[in-house]
Amino acid sequence: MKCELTEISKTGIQTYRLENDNGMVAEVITYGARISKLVYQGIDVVAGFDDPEGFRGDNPYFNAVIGRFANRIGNASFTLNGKEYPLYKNDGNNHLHGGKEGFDRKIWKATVVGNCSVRMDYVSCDGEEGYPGNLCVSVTYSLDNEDALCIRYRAVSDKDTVCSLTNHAYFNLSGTFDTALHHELTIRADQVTAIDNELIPHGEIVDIKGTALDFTIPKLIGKDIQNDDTLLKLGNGYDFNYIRNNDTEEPIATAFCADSGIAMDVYTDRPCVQLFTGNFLDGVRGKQVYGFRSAFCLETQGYPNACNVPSFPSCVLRAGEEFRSYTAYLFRKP
Ligand code: G6D
Repeated sequence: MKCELTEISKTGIQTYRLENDNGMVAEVITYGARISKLVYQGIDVVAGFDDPEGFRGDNPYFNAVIGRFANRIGNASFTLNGKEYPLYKNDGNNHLHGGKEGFDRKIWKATVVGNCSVRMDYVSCDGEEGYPGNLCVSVTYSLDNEDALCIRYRAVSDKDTVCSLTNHAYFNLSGTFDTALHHELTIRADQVTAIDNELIPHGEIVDIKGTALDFTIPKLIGKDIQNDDTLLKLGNGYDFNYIRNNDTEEPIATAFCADSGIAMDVYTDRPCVQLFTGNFLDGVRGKQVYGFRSAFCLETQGYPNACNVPSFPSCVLRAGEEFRSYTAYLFRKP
């Protein structure tokens, strides 16, 4: 097992390469604390760019750590302790994925912390993107000999604030990024948070068993994606927040590609996962060309818009308390 600095780009983006004893490789970069490569049995399963500088260009959050608040905040504002905090409107009337320049566009400080682990640190200053509190964030990537990439999040603020972090990895387990629709997917969730026409949840939770959104029984992502379903039309495909069923021992989701024989289990302590089927990919050129629905995302997260929906579990991080979360993507060949 090893973890080492392998590249510094022309603008100073560092690449750290993690390799386990099975030859599985993960590469992470200091720009957005992004995963730039994830190679399992010779197949790179994440989108991205060969040159780390490519991530600075136009791409929808490729494999980046997302924050201070992952997903949407309605009306680009929230009230905390009686004070309103206006945020940047980067998604119509709403705030998405941390705003104009979220954590995905920041330079993080890397530290090798183990024989196959690297920690990325960033300090989000009080008032950055409108959020209160100096928030110190650490994201540690580890690769183990079970062929799991584990991501551990830690954050602490000197003022009450809101915090919900995730990684926005774009996956395709086939070896190409032609389409994500041929992946068999399981999401162990009977419910999603309903959304309005701006994809904002307001508290309604809907049962999706037996509908096009139901993945409690494994099915191809493409099986029902074109169904005449109101939510699917709102999302232009799958773009929904799934609320995990109670059993936290099981993976919240599992993806499988018959072409490659690769399965990916997603374990997390988070209550939710956003399934996004790359509905806005439009041919961005990277390691491959990434077209419409050529990749899928499983972003583990707290409840979207939770800072405005009292019935949702809170996303408030009190001064001095620690935000802690983990997500692990485990790869295997069943
Ligand atoms: C769209 O609604 C989706 C988000 O879920 C996704 O993260 C983004 O595109 C890339 O806004």
